[in-house]
Order: sequence, then C-alpha cells, then structure tokens
Amino acid sequence: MDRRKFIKYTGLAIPIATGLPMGGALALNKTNGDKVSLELVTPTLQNESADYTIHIGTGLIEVGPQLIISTTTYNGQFPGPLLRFKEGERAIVDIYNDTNMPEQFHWHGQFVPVDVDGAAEEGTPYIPAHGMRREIFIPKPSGLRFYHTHVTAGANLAAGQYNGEVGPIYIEPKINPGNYDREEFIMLKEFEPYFMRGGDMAMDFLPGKEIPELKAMQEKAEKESSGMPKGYEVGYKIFTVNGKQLGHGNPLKVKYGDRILFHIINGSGSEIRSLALPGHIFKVVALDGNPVPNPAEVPVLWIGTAERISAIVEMKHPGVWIMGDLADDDRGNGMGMVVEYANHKGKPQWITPKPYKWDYTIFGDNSKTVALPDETIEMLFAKQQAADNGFNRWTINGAAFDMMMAKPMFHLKEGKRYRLHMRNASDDIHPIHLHRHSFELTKVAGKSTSGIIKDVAMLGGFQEMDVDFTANNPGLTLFHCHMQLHMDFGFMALFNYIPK
Ligand SMILES: [Cu+2]
Repeated sequence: MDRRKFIKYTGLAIPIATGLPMGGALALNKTNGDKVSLELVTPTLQNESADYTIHIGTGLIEVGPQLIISTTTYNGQFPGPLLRFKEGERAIVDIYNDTNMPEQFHWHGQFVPVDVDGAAEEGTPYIPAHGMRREIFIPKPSGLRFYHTHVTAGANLAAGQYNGEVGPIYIEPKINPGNYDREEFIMLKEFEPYFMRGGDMAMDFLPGKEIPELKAMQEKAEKESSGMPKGYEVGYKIFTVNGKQLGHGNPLKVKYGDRILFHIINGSGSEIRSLALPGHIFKVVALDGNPVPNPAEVPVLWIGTAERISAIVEMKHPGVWIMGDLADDDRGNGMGMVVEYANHKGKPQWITPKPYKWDYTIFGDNSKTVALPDETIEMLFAKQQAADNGFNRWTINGAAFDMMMAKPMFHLKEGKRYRLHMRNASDDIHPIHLHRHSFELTKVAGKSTSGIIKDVAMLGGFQEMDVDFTANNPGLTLFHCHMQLHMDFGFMALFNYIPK
C-alpha cells in the first residue's frame, strides 16, 4: 500500500479508535450489527496481506463457441471468483479499479458499515478510476451472498450490472448441517443488452389476486399520459449459466443418488429467471442464504433479480438433461446447463414443466402470529410511463429518488422494529432490496407467514407485501428495486437513523 492510501485508511479509523474506552477491545469481539463499525479499528499492519484481491477491468469472455464478448469483469473472469469467508472472522479485501470510471463494490446481503457497503447514495467512497481501496469487515450473516457493482447505468447499457461485474460469496456458517454430497454454484446472467419498447418477461407466476384499487391507480396515470408510448425495457441476446451458453459449458456430471446442493444466484441486471430440471425436484433449504423454517420441495424455481436460492436435488432420474429456464427463447439463447448421469450419453432432454406458482410462504412457519412492529412504514410504488426521456420514471410515495439531493425519506430509531407495508401500483414485478439489513416476510399476497429472512423479495404487479426488520445497523441505508432500469430511474429511497 502506498503512503497516501494508507493515510486515507487510517484517517478513517483513528477518530473512531480514539473515542474508544479502555474496554473497547471487548466490543471488538461482538458481532451484533451496531458494533460492526468498531471492527474497522482492529489494528492492521501496513504489510498485512489481503484475503482476496479483486481487479475490476474490461476483458473478453468466451460465452459460446466462436462467441467472445467484451465486458467489465472481476479478475478477468465471469462470474467473478468465489469468495469464501468464515462468519464473524475479520476479512481484508483489496479492490483495484483498473477502469477509467469510478466504481462501487457492493457486498450484497451483508451487515457491513456504510463505509464498506458499496453504495454512493449511502456515502461509501468510490474506488477511483485506476485507484484502489482496502476494505476490512466482519463477514456476516452466514450463507450465500454475492458481490456486484453498484454504479448508476442510466441509459448506458455498458455500465452497472448490465455487464459482468457479479461474483458469488459463501460465508461458512459456524455449524453446517451438511446433508449433501457436494455444492455447485450457479450464476444466471445475460449479456448483450438492448433497449426495446415494452417487456416480454413472465409476470403470471406469483400467487395472489390483483388489488383493484392499485390497478385503478395505474389506469388513472395511463389516462393522464395517454398518447405516450411504452417506456423502454431491456432485452438481451445472450443468456448464460456460469458465463457459458447452454451446451458450451462442461456438463454437470452426476451419479445416481448424489445429493447436490445448488447455490443459485440471479446475477441479472434486470431479469427474473426460472429454473427446472426435468424429472427432478428442488428441496429449497435457504432463500437469500438464510435457512428457511420449512424446507419444501418444488418442481420449479423462480428467482428475482439478485435473489439467491439454495436447494438440494437428489439425482434419481438417470439420463442427460437440460437444467434450464422455462422461457424457450431464453433457454434457446443459452439459459441452461447440461446435467449428465454417469454412463449416460446422448442429446440432452428438456421437458417443459407444468405452470407453477411461486409462493414464498410455503417455506415459512405459517402457524405463528408475528408480533406487531413498533412502527409501520407505508410505501406506494408507481410508474410514470415514458416520463424520463422515453424511460419509465418510478416513484415511492410520489417522489422519484433525486441522486443529487440524496435526502433520506424514512427515519429509523436504533433497536426498533419496523414493518414496510409495500403496495405496488404498477403491473411490473419489483424485486425490492434493503441494504445492510435483512427482513422477515410477514405477509405476501394476503397470506401471513414468519421466519423467512431475505434481503430481496419480489412484489407482484398490483400486489401488497409486508416485511419486518429491526433497525440494528446504524448509518444511511439504501432501499431500492433491484432492477437496474428501475433503480436508476427513481425507484430508490434512503433510510437514516435518528436519535431515540
Ligand atoms: Cu422494479
């Protein structure tokens, strides 16, 4: 580390450190959210080496036969390298930005301080173009997490999460139930984006009925803007699993009776994905890396942008199969991988599964009544069709997020429990995401549930959802739809912590 960078780092740490009482060392061992920033001050030797080094840069990746694309990657590969951490054990990661643009490196789903989180809206410093940052933090909670860029792309399809800046993280739990033979990490990702008018994404796989009042709101807005064309949406030409189109990657070789734990990440900038493996079922054991109260078996997975699913598949249907997306076009353009049983050869088979509704609550404990929160925060999401240079503008409680002002809209008191009562007055599905905290699903499409802990959840068109969380990680906290196109055009809000 050069002298200037070292000073920058200690410049951050010293004021906190000098404020520590003599007994502060005890606090360093605590891993509850509110003590996390103290961990930053643990002395690091100037020459202490990093656990991982990441280089952000433009590179070429081979996604198909004779098909090489240029995109921004981590360490020249897609997906970025798998980072394994141990829960609660301090980690050091050096991030070098070898591009010409400032970068944000977001630790998605972790309880980290603002300085590390990787969101400029919260105040995380940028990693300067051709500069670096050393980040020191306590990885948590355990389970499947991931990292991705967090810069605004706007109308630039070469920026943000439209490119290859996504990689998996696994934080080893202190106790591992280990009821499987091996793990496979699966990253779903599209490339070669383009703009089109109107979308083609499946919208009918979530349960629940549309709420007439919410539908009427959109219809009223549409009437007021009649004559406007539909806003731009993003489509893709290339679809990959772990950076390879179907048939180009190595087949997943399995034996009869293998129990494989799939860790699946939707690394898309804007798409919702589905996944099926003909003749097999998925036993969902964790959502967004967090074990579910009721591991249930399902024929199909639906995974919103930035969601993760950990599911065990018992290999009991010999053959050569395609594990792929239900959308024929997307699978045809690469969204799938071959699963090949030992001693079986031939053309991989695909069988379209029956339509299946994706209901989060089947994984929950639906017998308990969740305690009332200290406060309920009302949120209404709406679309202003093509209102921003042909792009849809998105609002939360009537306001599109203003990147320049970055003014907190919602206020939290540390230790209190909050319910977000979210209502979607648009026909789009929104994978909503809260930074630096996890939330518990408490009501989805009219059904109460408990015990499902997530950091992203899909809110259906004209539907409602309640999620509860405890304000236990002070500092600015970003809330947004995880679709790049929605968050960049208004669908964001900041929470701040205020004195009790
Ligand atoms: Cu959205």
